[in-house]
Amino acid sequence: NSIGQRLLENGGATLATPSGTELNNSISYFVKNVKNLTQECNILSVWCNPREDHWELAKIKSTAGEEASVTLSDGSAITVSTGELLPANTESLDGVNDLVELQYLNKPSVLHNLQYRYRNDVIYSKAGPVLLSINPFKDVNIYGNDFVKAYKEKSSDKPHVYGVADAAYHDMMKDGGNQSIIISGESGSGKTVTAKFAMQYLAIVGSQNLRIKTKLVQASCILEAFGNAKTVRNNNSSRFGKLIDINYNADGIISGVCIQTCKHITKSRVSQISRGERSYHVFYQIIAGAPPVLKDMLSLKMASEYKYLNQSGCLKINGVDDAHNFIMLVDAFDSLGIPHEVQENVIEWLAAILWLGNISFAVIDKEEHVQPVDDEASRTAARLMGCNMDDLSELLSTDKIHNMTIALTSHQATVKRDALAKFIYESLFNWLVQEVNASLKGDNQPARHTISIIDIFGFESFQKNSFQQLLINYADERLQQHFIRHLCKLEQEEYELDGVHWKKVESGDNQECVDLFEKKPIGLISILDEASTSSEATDETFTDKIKEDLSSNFCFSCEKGTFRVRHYAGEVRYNASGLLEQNSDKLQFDIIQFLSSCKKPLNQLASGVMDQVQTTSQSVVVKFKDQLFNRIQRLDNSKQHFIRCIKPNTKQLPGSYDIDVVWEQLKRSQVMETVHISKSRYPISFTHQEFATRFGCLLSDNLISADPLRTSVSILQMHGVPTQMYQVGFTKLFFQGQVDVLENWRQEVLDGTRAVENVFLGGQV
Ligand code: AD9
Ligand code: MG
Repeated sequence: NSIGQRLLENGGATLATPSGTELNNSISYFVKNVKNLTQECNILSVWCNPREDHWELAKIKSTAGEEASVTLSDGSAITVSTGELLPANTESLDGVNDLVELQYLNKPSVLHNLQYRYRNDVIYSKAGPVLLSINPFKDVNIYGNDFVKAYKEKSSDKPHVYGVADAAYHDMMKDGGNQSIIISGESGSGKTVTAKFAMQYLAIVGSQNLRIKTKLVQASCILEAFGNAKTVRNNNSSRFGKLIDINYNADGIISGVCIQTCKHITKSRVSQISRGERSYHVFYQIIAGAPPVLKDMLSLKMASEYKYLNQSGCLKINGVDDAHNFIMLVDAFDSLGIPHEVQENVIEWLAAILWLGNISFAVIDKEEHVQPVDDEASRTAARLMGCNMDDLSELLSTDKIHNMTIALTSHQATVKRDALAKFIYESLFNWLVQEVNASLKGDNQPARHTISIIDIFGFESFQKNSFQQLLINYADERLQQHFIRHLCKLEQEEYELDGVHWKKVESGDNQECVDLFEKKPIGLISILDEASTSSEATDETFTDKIKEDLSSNFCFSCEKGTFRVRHYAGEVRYNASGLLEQNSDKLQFDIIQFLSSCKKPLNQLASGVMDQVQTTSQSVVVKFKDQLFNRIQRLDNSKQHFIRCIKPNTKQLPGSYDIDVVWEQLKRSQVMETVHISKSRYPISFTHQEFATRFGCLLSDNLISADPLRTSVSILQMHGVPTQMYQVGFTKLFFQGQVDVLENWRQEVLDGTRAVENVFLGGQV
């Protein structure tokens, strides 16, 4: 009755119950309660679902028992079960900036709001503290100087990546603390593009000239040429994760930039690509764009002539001009100050890698031992590397173990050849990162503050998934755990511990899956590490071991030669074969020695890598995990700003908004729980002591007590702060708002423009 009464008073359009979850289910309850009020019900908007998962707006005409007759937007009337209806927001809430503003947070309402904006090229929205970014897959005219200016001057408060970057910059200047911008989302959702816009904004705001901005653009161009590739999910997929530290001096001016990469998984793509994918962009760029003289010198042929490139049946990307990108790459090298001879040397090594891939082997004895065939491929590779044929031949056809020389079979020699190619590529990439960082280093002054932007690889699931996907998806899982902890768990835990009256929002948890990877001694990582360093382990023994040890984990199951992991972002089936080999990063001293003796100066390029190779013997997965821990731990010591990128369809198409694809991402990533928490959170808090000290000046002396809690409560009561606006916890006071009014009065009292007595007279907050 009382709900019916409230509905009548509110014109049928609003139904306020305290929690979002209850709201979602409230419609059938509501319909039952307003049976007698059919006339008023006419104006109630609802979502109905006449065809599965095709939500339509409708108006309730009448209800009878468990059924309701509704009118659809085309005027037709249908009868549906009241249980299937969900409340719709009033039209005035169409396209609100922040999902928190929606009265009803059910699936169709949220999807409708985002779609309404997306249709108008508004790709950014807020979901409480998180910025959502829906990939437009086309140029949307919302970047550039005018937009930077609008956010810098705070004349726009619409959700935007510039707004997030601006908040990070201002929080840094105000509180003096380090900041981080954490960008997550599936592969192809727009993380790297978003990171670039954030960087662009921070470069403009934090420097007096545009040099640093141009340098950052050039740095991205080089790193993407060598670190990105076309996958089935994304034509420009980052195959390395990066953390960009922008360092500032005390005046908020950029003093330098440092890019750290997670680089251990990049190399396998050099020799192996799946169907429909490409190797790293740079190979296609040199082939399409190198000047004829250089091409002659390197004996460069068309991409289709190289086995490392032609194996996937994909050489071109629609809409991408590799030759033009080559010119951009050279420009970028020039502006980073890399001399032409060194650039040519880099290209020479890239060509050598391509020729290495074409080397074939011929059997030379009864034991099936092989030697490289003496042909154009092996001769050109040797020439480009600056070594003689005999040395190359010996390297590729033998292994040296404890001073013994072992002849190799065809398969082993191919593995060795690929290892050489991958080693060269990894060395080049690492050398490039060093060069890029040297050029971005700036004035060498110690940084006062830092804003870090994290852009790693996003969740991937293909028909065949191997070591790369395992590492990528593990990293994504780890970052998701970080996201949930910060946005759903920590805050609620604090309320609970401090005795705040709070209706807990249950959020999903991916701890079980993180444990599957990390638990010691029986997690996937430690088992894989142990097997890769043991001489007896094989793919089969590895599969047996994980089956035996991990099957009790809910997120894991194992079948013949494959295993499945239930990631938060979806289930993935991994191929177990080859994991051990890809995970072991054996010290290949003969490869290092061979390269040091080559007459082309890769030894100089690669010296850093060689030092690293010689000092560590951990397997790839352990190094990867340590790097990731290190990066995430650093985020914990900063104020964090979250951006969640969403892809609106799986075909990389503009203008297509697939509600299932969008909803899956919102649901799995727990964004909706974050919104529910934000709807009733207390964003501002002070300890009792902090509050009493800060606002004590608003009380006359005789009301100040030795007990900070008593003083605090007196302040709140004397000033009539509405009790629903705050809660008093055991150690802190939590506010939903109103603090700004107290702050104003405090300032006026401190400035002497208002007497304490007049504050009281000023009435209520
Ligand atoms: V991966 O995990 O590295 O495979 P990302 O980084 O999430 O992935 P990326 O930023 O590379 O995705 O975006 C994919 C493509 O979407 C880009 O190449 C652009 O063509 C497109 N995109 C993304 N964001 C925007 C945007 N704000 N405006 C226009 C965009 N196009
Ligand atoms: Mg990327």
